[in-house]
Amino acid sequence: KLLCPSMMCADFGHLEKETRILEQAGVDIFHMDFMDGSFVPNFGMGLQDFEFVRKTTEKLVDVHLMIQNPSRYIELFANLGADIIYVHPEADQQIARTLDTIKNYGKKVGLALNPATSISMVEELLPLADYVMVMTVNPGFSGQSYLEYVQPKIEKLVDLGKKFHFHVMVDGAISPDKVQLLSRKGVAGFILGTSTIFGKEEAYATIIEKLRNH
Ligand code: S6P
Ligand code: MG
Repeated sequence: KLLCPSMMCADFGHLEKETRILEQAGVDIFHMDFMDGSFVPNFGMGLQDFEFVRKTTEKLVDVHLMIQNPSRYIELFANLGADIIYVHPEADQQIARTLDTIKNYGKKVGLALNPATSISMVEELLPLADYVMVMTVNPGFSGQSYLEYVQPKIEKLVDLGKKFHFHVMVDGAISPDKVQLLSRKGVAGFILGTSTIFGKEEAYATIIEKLRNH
């Protein structure tokens, strides 16, 4: 299981401390949400936040670009040290080229799919991806409800992932129960936000340990 805290949900006043505690708790990948107020109606993290997390941890750090025309910023995030770069096909008219660009910078290629984006719309892109992240909420905000209608798409992608060698990830309202259920169905990674890890009574380490053992 790849357990990935969504840093947008962390305590921003203590981002460095949060990163250290999460690293010690045994998370796998730090997830950083970037928004432009256009592709989604919100603003996510800033570049300084990214730099803070990047310099604090040796673990993998991903960026989830919920922005129009993400090709403009691949070089920037590659140079800042992102390990995985997720882009949305809905936001890019030349998505295949953008995925190639990510690969050419030596970074892992992430494809993030809105709830209403069908597999048939992105079929040709699947061989180019290292990670396919299915949004289980409409992107833009934490604390939303899980969209059950996305379930069949997740299961089909798990099958396709075996053929094309990509990991299936899920992002949006992922509760401990969903981690357990989806992991049994072959989902590789889970973005953890307010539904599982942030703002809880239990320590991060306790929550991560429970998720690992379920
Ligand atoms: C927002 C973003 C997500 C959220 C995450 C929060 O759309 O892409 O990564 O930060 O979904 O988790 P939760 O459990 O509050 O929905
Ligand atoms: Mg995200």
